[in-house]
Amino acid sequence: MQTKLYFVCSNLCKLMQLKLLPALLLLTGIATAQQKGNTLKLWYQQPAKEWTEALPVGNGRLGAMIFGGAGDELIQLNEATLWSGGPVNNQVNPDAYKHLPSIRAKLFKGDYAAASEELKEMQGLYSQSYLPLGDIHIKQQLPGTPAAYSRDLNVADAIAGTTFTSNGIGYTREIFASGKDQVIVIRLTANKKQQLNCKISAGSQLRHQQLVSGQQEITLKGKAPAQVDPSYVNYNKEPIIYEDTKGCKGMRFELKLRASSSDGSIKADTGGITISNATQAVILVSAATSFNGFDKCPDNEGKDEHKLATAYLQAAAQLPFDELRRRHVDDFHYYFNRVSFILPPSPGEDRTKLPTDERLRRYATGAQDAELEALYFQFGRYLLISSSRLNGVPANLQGIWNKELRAPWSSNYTININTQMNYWAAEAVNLPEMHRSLLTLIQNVASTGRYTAKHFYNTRGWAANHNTDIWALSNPVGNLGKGDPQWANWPMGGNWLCQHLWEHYRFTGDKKFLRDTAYPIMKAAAQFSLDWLVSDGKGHLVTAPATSPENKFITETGVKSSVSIATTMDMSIIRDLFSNLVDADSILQTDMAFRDTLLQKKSKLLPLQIGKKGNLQEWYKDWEDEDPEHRHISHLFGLFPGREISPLTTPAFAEACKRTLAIRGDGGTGWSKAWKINVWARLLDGNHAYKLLRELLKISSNDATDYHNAGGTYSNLFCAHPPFQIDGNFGGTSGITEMLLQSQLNAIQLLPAIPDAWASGEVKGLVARGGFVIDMQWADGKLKKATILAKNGGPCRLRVLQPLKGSNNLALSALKGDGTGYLYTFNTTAGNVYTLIAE
Ligand code: FUC
Repeated sequence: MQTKLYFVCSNLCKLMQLKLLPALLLLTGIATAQQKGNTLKLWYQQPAKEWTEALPVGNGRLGAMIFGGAGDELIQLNEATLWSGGPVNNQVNPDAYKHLPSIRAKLFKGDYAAASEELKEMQGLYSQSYLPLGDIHIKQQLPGTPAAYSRDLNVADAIAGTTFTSNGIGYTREIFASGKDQVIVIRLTANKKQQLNCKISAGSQLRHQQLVSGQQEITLKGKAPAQVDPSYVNYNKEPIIYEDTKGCKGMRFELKLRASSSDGSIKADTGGITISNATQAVILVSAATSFNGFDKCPDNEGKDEHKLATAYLQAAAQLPFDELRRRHVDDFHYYFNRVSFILPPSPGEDRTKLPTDERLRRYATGAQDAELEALYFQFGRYLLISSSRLNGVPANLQGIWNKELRAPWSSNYTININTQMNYWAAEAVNLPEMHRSLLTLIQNVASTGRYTAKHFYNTRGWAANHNTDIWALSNPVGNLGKGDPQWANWPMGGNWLCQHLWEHYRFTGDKKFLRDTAYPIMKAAAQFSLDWLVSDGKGHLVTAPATSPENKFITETGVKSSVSIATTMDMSIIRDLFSNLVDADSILQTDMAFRDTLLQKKSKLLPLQIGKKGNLQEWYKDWEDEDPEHRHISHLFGLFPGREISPLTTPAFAEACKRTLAIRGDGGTGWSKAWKINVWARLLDGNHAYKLLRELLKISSNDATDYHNAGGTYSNLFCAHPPFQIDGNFGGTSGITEMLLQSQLNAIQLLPAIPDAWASGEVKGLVARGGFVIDMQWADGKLKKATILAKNGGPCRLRVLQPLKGSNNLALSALKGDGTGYLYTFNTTAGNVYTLIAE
């Protein structure tokens, strides 16, 4: 029997104006409560031995990794603005562009190796590094061996807990990073009077001094290096330099710990804080740096870190623990509760009764665990809220959690995939505020990027390459000629970032943002692109030099190189930018002449090509790949995150993408697998997307190093590149979202790629472009009910697999039923809720 759906327009919300939206969002999120309890918990029966077993908390600025040792608790701390270095040197290689004519001549002669060699002359300095703040140890004297041990992270409340007994006494610890009060709060309890005895100490790998700053308080005053080389740069005698004698001296920081207790005694000395004979105690952790924006020297133009850290601590110390906890939970729920995702428990035993590491081990052997998949989705949202709350300081390669002075890839912002992946899901999972941290960094990069465009490419506008950092670096990295152009020289980073500005508008409909912020930055990126494009002599506009991150081709004559002309990714990104600007101007209607230029140039861009293997061609010519299973799938940009390719609009190119994916295979790093979930969802193949999700969730050992095919998930659910990189977590959440809802093609696709494994389920609060907030229930793989809140009103176009029936006052017009689903349009009023129900 064919399922029929019909619409009901609810009057309840007729009066609701946009200002009531937060309240409604909270209402929509009530379902999250059903998900609480154990389903949104990570838990373990033993303390973490390794960092990738520890549990993360964060308030977007302060981060902590909690190991949970009973007698020796280790809490590794971060502060999101604590980076090496200072504002970028905008004069690092002002004559770089002079090499362009000669590089281009070599490229058009087909001498790719020589072009690549000369391209090294067009490099600047490396990015700076994100740094660890410090470690806290809590050495607790226990009356006996610990037993009945358990530790957990409640993702729905953003609270980590540890419980155990010792000699019959029950001990607990609760830890959270409060967004409201800007401190990390640790509460220790004993269930027998005055049985809590511990010593708390703090240290840092960075240069610091320790002071006793009160009877119950210690302070660490520290200084970040002025320069830290990336971990893969090993030719300098001093990879870490604290004092830059010529330039900016680098950042200062302060860390403060304060303990209190109702009944115990507390004493601070140079060794730390000692708590004796307490029943419960609270430790407040406050920290601040002198970071004062990307363009201010954090030394002589820096903020007063002492004042900041002290003010946070003193204000929090006025509040009782329960009040701090309540304020934290309210603040977190405001964001988190907007979305719920429920997949019915897989048959068999209650998986939530199993520790998370055990669940992952079973999952890797093929066990079903739908609730683990739903938890993974929400864990991504948890991490986003916990790491993305500062303007200009989005989640870096490790979010805000990093233990190393020279972290992998400097724990920087890698903008040839990784940073963008961090924010793919932000709008759709109803966290646009978190996206802002990236959108504001883009504004900073657009500022330094003007020098990069001028000095490196001799163009107008702005450009950025494959790396940036808190200082908004935009030049090609490589220490003036020592980097490999395969990754260093890729001036498309800025163009790609512009997609995020446009998408923020598409999801929110914020015209002021589009006009005042997004459009000018996008236009300047397009000006760079217009000047950067050259004619290939055969009627097309191309980029030259061009790379395809971070792959290499082999020419007909066997030459291996990464540098050539007009890679598919370059052309796709530029087409995307031009299309987005044309669409933006059709809304703003302020820049007709520029729109015409873009349309005219766009028609000349080298188009997509299909190779002899039936694949979407990655290179200008149909060359072989050096590594056919390369982790990057850059040339599929038009399919995702772009909107140029789709089985619905360009079936031949969509087929070519499938062929490319078949050749690339299902392996790769964690983020590579996450990326592939998204593209398979865009290909409307839910089962293949699901296969990649299972790949991504494969448990990885803490010491895995083979990053070509070992991508997966550590036991704390952090993504394993390996090593730890957070992009796969966010990319995984985005992939799951794309399986449930898509809206890139000017229509909302409900359940476009539901796998057989998710025959039934319910999701609430996802957002579609146009500002539609969507709840859906499905069973037997078919939509049962969908509720659509139109935040902005206006036309709603829906694509569903089943036919719909209009009802009441809704004039539903079915545009087609073409075997790929049914397309309907109807008008909505801002604030109204529309319901579709299967008959
Ligand atoms: C790109 C990737 C690497 C890694 C690094 C941070 O260079 O190719 O795999 O994720 O970024």
